[in-house]
Amino acid sequence: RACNNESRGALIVLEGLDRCGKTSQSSRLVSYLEGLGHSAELWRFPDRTTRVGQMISAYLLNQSELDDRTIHLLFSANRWEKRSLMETKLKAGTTLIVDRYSYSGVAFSSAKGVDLEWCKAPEIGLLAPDLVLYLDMPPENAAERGGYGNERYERLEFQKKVAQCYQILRDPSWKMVDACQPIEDVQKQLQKIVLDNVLTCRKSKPLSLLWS
Ligand code: NYM
Repeated sequence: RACNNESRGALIVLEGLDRCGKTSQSSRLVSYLEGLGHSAELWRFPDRTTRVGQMISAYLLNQSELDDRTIHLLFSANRWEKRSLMETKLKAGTTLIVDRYSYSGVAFSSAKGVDLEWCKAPEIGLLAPDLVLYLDMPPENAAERGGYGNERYERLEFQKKVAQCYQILRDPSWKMVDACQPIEDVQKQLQKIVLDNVLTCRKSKPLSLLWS
C-alpha cells in the first residue's frame, strides 16, 4: 500500500559519531518498514563500491594520503554520483534509510579546520532529507563501545571536535535520540518517528534541496 500513486519514498538520514549504533539501527529500520509492507532500502555513505568510493576507502584505511579538501570533494562526489538514482527510487515510492550523509561530510571536514561554508558549498543541490535522526552519544561512551578500529578519525580527541561541529549544523527539525539507551529502546523510538515520517511523505510534499 505504500507504493501507490499518492506516495513517494522518504529520504531518512541517520547521523552521529563513529560507534554510536547508526549502522545496526539503520538496517533494523529497513527490516521494520519492509515488515509493514513498505518498500525500503538501506543506503550508506561513503558508498565504497564505486571508483570514487574505493579512493575514499583507501584513504580511511590509511592506505593513501590526500589533502583535506581533496578528500572532502571526493566524499561529496560520492553523494553526487548517487543523486539521480536516489531521486528515481524516492519517486518510485521507495523509502531510503541512509547511514550518514552531507552532515557527516561537513562535520568531519570542518572538524579538521576546513571552513564550514566551504565544506557546505559542494553539497548544495543534493536532495535534502525529509528527516534527520541524530543518535546522540557522548564521545567517551562511543569510544568505549567495542573500541575503535584502525580507520582514520577513530580517535577520541577528534570525535569530540566532530561532536561540536554536528552541534553547529544541527537545526530544530533534527530528531535527537539518546543512543546510550538499550538498543531495543533506541529502535522503538526510531521506529515511531520514521513511520510517522514515511506516512506523511506524499507526492504533494515535493523533494527539496540542500541546504534549506
Ligand atoms: N565520513 C563520512 C566523512 O569524513 N565524510 C563523509 O562525507 C562521510 C559520509 O568516514 N568516520 C567519515 C565518517 C566515518 C568514515 O564512515 C566512514 P563509516 O560509516 O564508518 O563507513
